[in-house]
Amino acid sequence: MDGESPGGGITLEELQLAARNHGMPLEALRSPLTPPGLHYVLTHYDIPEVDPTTWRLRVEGHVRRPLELSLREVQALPRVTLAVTMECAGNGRALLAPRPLSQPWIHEAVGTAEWSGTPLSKLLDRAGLGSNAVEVSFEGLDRGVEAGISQHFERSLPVREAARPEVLLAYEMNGGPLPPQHGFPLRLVVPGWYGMASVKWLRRITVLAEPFGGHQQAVAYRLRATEEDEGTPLSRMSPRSLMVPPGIPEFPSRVRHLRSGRVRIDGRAWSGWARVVRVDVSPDGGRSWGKATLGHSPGEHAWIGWSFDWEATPGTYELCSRATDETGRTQPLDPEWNAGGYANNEVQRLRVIVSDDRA
Ligand SMILES: Nc1nc2c(c(=O)[nH]1)N[C@H]1C(S)=C(S)[C@@H](COP(=O)(O)O)O[C@H]1N2
Ligand SMILES: [Mo]
Repeated sequence: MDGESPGGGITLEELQLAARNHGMPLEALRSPLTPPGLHYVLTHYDIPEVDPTTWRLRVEGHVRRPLELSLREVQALPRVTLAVTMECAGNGRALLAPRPLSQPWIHEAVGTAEWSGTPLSKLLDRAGLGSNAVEVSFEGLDRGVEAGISQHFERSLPVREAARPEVLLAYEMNGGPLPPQHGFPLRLVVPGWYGMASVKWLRRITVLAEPFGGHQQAVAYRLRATEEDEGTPLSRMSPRSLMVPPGIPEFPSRVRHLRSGRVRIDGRAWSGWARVVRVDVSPDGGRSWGKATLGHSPGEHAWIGWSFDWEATPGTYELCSRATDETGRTQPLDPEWNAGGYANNEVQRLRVIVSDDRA
């Protein structure tokens, strides 16, 4: 197989990225909050080494009062805890053909955690935005070379998004300090947006009078029809539903084996644009659909659980599920290709064999 077919011709460089940046095993979809250690991880460069006693956060640029805060000072600010579903914009990339060369996610670049921290807007109020402020940029401690440019990972938000009350500067994940790979000692969490907006290992927040033109904003994380196309920036997560893979997996193909009879299929669905109002399930690759029952959500910015009862008779099936949100956005049955391999929210297809001798 080559790069022209999904998964074909995976390179050693892609494998190297995949070995560093792990996904969430899909069986973790059983829990409303992703168990510690199972949340996906995506890091462009190296995880930086940070001494929390000397670490400082600077807030500067077009502000009336530039700030410099220690971790204790950040932790002394008003505290909020939110359950947030975070997904990498590259989730689904490995299903595209030809495959854009980057982290080859299939479906598993997602997780839901409880993040505790202080609302960014409170800190911006304290610094006092200049009247000419249009964006706020967030710079991480991590550095690398990308597209030939030496850079710190840095992304911005328009002022009106940065001011939303749910945008947090988080110093805890699931009740403990941030793990090194998730941004210790402080990260941004932007509920509803793809993960790239949630800058880890923060060291500086800069209020800008013009749009930020750094690599991660102006070149990467844009939907582009071709490499030359300027494209449009990615922001909020498109709707997606994933199933808890039923039955038992075959090694190494991970095809599922199930017994016949009534099978309860469970899953979780999310959208960064609006509430998920509907999930449909198909046992036959998308030819026929039935409506799932929506269940519990751990929070307004997190996925919602769903379930569907299926009468399984011996045979081979392709299970699909599809989420639709309140704005009418839904998931396509086939991938929509773009040069960066972003936001491919085509429906998940799960191969299942129903028999009474192997399951
Ligand atoms: N400083 C920094 N922040 C970063 C990144 C990074 O490489 N460096 N990766 C971004 C991307 S692309 C994603 S999807 C999320 C992943 O967050 P997680 O590893 O905690 O799941 O972090 C974002 N924040
Ligand atoms: Mo990402």
